[in-house]
Amino acid sequence: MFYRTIGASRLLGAAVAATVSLSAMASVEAAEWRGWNIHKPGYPNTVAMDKFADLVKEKTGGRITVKMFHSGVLGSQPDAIEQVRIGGLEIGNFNLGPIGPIAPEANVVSLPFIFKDMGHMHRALDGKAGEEISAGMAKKGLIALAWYDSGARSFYNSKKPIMTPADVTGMKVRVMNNDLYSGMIASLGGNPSPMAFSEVYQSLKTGVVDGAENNWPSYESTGHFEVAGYYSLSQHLIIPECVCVNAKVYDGLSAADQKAVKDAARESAVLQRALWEKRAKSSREKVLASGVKFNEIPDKSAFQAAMKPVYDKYLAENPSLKPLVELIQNTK
Ligand code: BDP
Repeated sequence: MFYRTIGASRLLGAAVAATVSLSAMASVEAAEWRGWNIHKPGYPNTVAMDKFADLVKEKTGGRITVKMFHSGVLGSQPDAIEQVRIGGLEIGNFNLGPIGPIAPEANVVSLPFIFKDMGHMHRALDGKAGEEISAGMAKKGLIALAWYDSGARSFYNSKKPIMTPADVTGMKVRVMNNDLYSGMIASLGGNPSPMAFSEVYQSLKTGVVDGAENNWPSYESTGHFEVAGYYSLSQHLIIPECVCVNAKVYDGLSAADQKAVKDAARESAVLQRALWEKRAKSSREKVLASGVKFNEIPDKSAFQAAMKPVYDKYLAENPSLKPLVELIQNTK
């Protein structure tokens, strides 16, 4: 009896030890990343980030899995960027707008009207400017694995069509957290109001702000069009987005797994860009059908001229980035 008990507990001990060492091995071998995304189900970025997660699992043979948290449930974008930098989260789909205050090279894309159109932005990002921007972000702990599209941002508000800078005078306009955007609104004579994305709908509805600015898909998916029914095609910002991973996590991967996650991100970006194009059209059609009053701004030169102080301030604070600004401006 006595011996049998000893024997049984020894056996049990051995089994426990084996289980512990197996799971210890498993946790060394398989990593679960937590991924942040601000958008709702069905949005191009959401679909593409889910695809990214599937591809990572497939290409790493399950050594890395990505658990995506959509709809901004893990917090605001500036907080999530900080979390990915310090390793509280591993990965996210971020707009370069709120990355700008952290990485001055990345802030170049937030200079209003720096890109003429989406094609210009793609060519710049795919070339030397993109490399410099990535390098600046890497220095701050963020590795950009791939670039997503985010269209062009235009002004919308609950009061009136915007045709000239004078129409913005006195308007309270929500912006993302970035001094360049506050400077942009102030230079047009408006009152900038930096605010989290999740708070904009209520603020428009209750009149805390008169307007905001965004692309067609976000204007539509958030319901902002229901409470701010004038959309004026200023297209003042064309801001790319990244799939960004924590630098230490990325650096700790084998070369094969680095390639796998990079390939996964790039494949997801191909999907995102295709879905983006379709969604930009369908969102526009949807809001116009619902009665949104839309106007083009045939002559944007007064808006562009008003941005001089924004460029001057950026270059005064970052004199070494003048060549990067010029590189983008001169990209054909
Ligand atoms: C959307 C971006 C998202 C931003 C949002 C905003 O995709 O990352 O958080 O605009 O205005 O277009 O905050």
